[in-house]
Amino acid sequence: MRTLADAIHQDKFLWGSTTAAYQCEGGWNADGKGEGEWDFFSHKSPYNINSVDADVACDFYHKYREDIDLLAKGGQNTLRFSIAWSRIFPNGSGEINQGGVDFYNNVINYCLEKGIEPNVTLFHYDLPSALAAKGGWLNMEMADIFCDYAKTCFELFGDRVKIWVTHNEPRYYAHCGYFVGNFPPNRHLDMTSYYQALYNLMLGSAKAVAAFRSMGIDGTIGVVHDSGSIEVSPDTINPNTVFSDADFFFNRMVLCPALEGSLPAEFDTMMKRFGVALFQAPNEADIFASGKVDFLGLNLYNRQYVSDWQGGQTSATNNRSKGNGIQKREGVVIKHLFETAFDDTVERNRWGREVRPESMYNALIELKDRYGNPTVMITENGHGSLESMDEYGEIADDERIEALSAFINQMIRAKNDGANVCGYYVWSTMDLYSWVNGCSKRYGLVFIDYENDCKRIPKKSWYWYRDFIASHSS
Ligand code: BGP
Repeated sequence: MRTLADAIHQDKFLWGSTTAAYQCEGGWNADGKGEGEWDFFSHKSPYNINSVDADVACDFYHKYREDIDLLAKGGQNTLRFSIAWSRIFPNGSGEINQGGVDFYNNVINYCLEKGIEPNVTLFHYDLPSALAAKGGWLNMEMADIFCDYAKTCFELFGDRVKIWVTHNEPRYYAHCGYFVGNFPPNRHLDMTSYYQALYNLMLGSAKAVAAFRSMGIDGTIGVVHDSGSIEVSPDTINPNTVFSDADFFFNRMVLCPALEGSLPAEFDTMMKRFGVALFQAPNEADIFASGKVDFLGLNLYNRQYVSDWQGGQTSATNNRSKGNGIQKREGVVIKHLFETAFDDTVERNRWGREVRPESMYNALIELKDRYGNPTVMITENGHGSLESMDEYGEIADDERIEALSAFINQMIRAKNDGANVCGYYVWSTMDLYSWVNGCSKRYGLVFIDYENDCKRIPKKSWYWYRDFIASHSS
């Protein structure tokens, strides 16, 4: 049987890339898969403003061998992917679907055959519809239901999978689902539900981590956070209060349970400041204490740049441009507390998001200094762009190469300054469906020709990454 020592050891830095089930697999109802909340959203919701679904996506379901072959040829030693819960349990719980189990066995086995370390996320945004219909993550039974699903996956795949993630970005998922309203279940500015869902997600994560340990699985387990390291604009009048309010909103409900095994010390005070009261599990202290992670996954795209509240109503804006919105703003206003600031000295991508590599360094050093230097993997870092093939059939994504190399350099700088980073994953392995944006916003190292049976064509960045890894591997 494989051991953790086969997967991670001192001489092996994890260099890879990431996908997520809904975004790449397709086969949305193949071989017994149940409906997921994103299938429901894409097919039926009026909030799906771009009217795009991922029924086929880039067809990883049928082409996974090709993708793993390219990964291996590209010198990468690991693939981060997620399991679609509704493939294993079409109804969220109960009877296991053998078709789904077979698919992930095939993917995992093929990874290992090619020398690729599977890094498996249990929940990357796509809840089975059957559970969403029962209130989703607002349902107080969800932590246990998730834990049962996690245990099933550990039993099925834990002999071979050594790196596990409970949730991908629980905070961002709750934020988009209950506060911004652009992700299912599309609730807008519902602060109580935002925090309740996040609380239940973290409770479920802690339970799954404890179960993993009690099952004696030889592996490592973490949770992935959307890095929202806070930076306060220099003209802020109350920088300390703004910092702590924003840090609570964006980070602490994930980082404290995951890394310290408890809710933030300021939890009660902050619930009052945000004006919410949550249902809590009576034995939460024990649950969180036994659910500390082995590592933190950090999806590093940008920081949260904030300042004083300027007087407006609570609001959340997301950039709905189709790649022509460099100057369009997105962010939040939290009445009486703080709001997103705009730094016009920073470079931005076509969706108005900062491209600011030093955010990587700052986030890693902050984690080291404030949270006891935890083991960290950069589980996503990437650059979204509009791209097409040139007349020579090539995709010259120099812009991506420039961004990735600058971010990686900042990661290496933080590592040299003592941050405990053990891996780096590009988002994404190949082009795939971008939540709400459809398929025109591309992140891949490999181009997908959607018009031509999802043909795979390595981009210039794929070659660059291959050569970079070769020159940085011991
Ligand atoms: C992260 C998600 C990924 C991916 C990425 C890019 O937050 O974990 O699933 O989608 O963001 O985001 P987007 O596709 O919205 O540009």
